[in-house]
Amino acid sequence: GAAMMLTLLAAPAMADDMTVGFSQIGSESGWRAAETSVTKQEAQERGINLKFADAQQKQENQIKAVRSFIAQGVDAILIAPVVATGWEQVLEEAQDAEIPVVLLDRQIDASDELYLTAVTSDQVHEGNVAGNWLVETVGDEPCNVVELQGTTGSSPAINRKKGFEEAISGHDNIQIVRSQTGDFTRTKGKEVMESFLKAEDGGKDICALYAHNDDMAVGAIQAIKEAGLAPGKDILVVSIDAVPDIFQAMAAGEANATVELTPNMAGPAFDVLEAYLKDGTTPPKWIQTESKLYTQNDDPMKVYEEKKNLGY
Ligand code: GZL
Repeated sequence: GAAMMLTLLAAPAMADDMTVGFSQIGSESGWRAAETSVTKQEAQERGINLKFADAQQKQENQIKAVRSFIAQGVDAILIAPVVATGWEQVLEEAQDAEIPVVLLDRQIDASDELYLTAVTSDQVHEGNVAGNWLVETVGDEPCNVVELQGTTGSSPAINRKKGFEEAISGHDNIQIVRSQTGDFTRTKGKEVMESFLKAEDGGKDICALYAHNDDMAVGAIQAIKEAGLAPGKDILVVSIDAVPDIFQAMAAGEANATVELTPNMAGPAFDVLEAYLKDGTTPPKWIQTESKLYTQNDDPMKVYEEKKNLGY
C-alpha cells in the first residue's frame, strides 16, 4: 500500500550504500600498498561499504574471498588477479549471482564476458617505454641486460617482458643475458640480483638491470652496492611503478628511469560500477590508465616529495 510505496521511495540510491568486496593480492610492494590505501580512500569518499580481503599473493585465497563476497550478496566485486589463469569457475559463479566483477591492475586469460571491465595500464607499452629508454641511452654500445621478472604467470610479468623484448629487438648490441622472477618483492629482487652478480663474474660485464617493478630494483640496488659496484653508473637501473623510493634512488644517482603506474585503479572502477548499478550503463571492457617515463632529469626529489604521502 501507500506506506510500502513511501518506504520504497525513501530507499537511498544504490550508489549511496553500495557494498563492494575487494579481493586484493597482498602487500608485496610499495605500489600494492598504495593501491590498497587509495581504494579504501576512494570508497570512503563515495560512501561505499568496502569489504577488503588480503590473499597473501595466493590465488586460492582470492577465490575463497570472491566466494565469500558472493555468499554475502555484495553489490559488486573488485579483483586484482594475482595470475592470469584459473578464474573461469569463480567468475561464472559471480555471474550466476548477477554480481558484476571489475578487474584491477592485472588482466586474465578468460572471456571478457566474465567481467564488467578491467582497469589496467598497457603493460606491453610499459615494457616498450623501458626498453626504448635503454636503447636511446646505450646507443650502439654493447649492453648485457639482466631482468627481474614479476610474479610468474601474472599479466604484468608476461606483458612487461614482451614489451621490453620488442623494444630491444633489432638492436643486437643489447642482449638479455639473465632473466628470473623476483616475485615483485624487494627481498627476492635482492636475492636474485645477488645470484646474477655471482653468475656473471661479479657483474663487471652487466650493463643494465630491467626490473618489472621498482621494489625489485630497490632490492637489487642494495645487492649491486654490496658487490662493490655503482648502481645507476656501472649498472643502469630501469624499472616500473614510480614509487617514492625509486625517486630517492634516482636523486642519489643509483637508479636511472621508471615508468609510472597510477595506484588509483579503484576510482574509475567505482565510477563505472555506480553508473552500471544505477542506470545499467555498460562500460568498455578495458579502461586504460596512463604510463609516463621519469628519469634523473625530472627533478626526482621533487617527485619524491609529491608522492611520499600517498600511501606507498
Ligand atoms: C602492475 C601491478 C604490479 C606492480 C607491482 O599493474 O599488478 O603488481 O607493478 C605489484 O608493484 O606487485
